[in-house]
Amino acid sequence: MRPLTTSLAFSAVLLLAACGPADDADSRTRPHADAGPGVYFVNIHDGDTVTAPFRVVFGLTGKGVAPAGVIKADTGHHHLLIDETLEGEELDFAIPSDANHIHFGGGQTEIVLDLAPGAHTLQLNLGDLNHEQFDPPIFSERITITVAAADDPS
Ligand SMILES: [Cu+2]
Repeated sequence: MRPLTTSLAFSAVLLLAACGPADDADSRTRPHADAGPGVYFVNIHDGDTVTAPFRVVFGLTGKGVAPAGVIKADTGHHHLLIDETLEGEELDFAIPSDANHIHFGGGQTEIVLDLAPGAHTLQLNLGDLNHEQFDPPIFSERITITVAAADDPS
């Protein structure tokens, strides 16, 4: 039986392979390789209007994904900040875990969100095995999306 980390890494490779070549939407937001490691939104962009529930897919360049707690060089796991920021002294500590700071400590690379109608900000962060920041911290662009109000059936 493969160790869990190998299995997850293999799954990530399969997921990437299944996505095929980057489409225009992906290449619009993916950080340039020369910019160092980066996280980005694959399928959603600043200014988008979506209908809940909606899927958000996370990209990562320059490092690998590993579950929290696993010691493996140059890997980390995604965090999603919803209507929140991490700045100043907050960057010196482990990232909070609540409805606005979501951890993907299993190495997951997507989530289906069911947010209330209206404007929301989303930002990705890559944390290390202890949910702490890399040096320098790795953040995506902070995007603003609008969740459309559900159609009134009457
Ligand atoms: Cu974490």
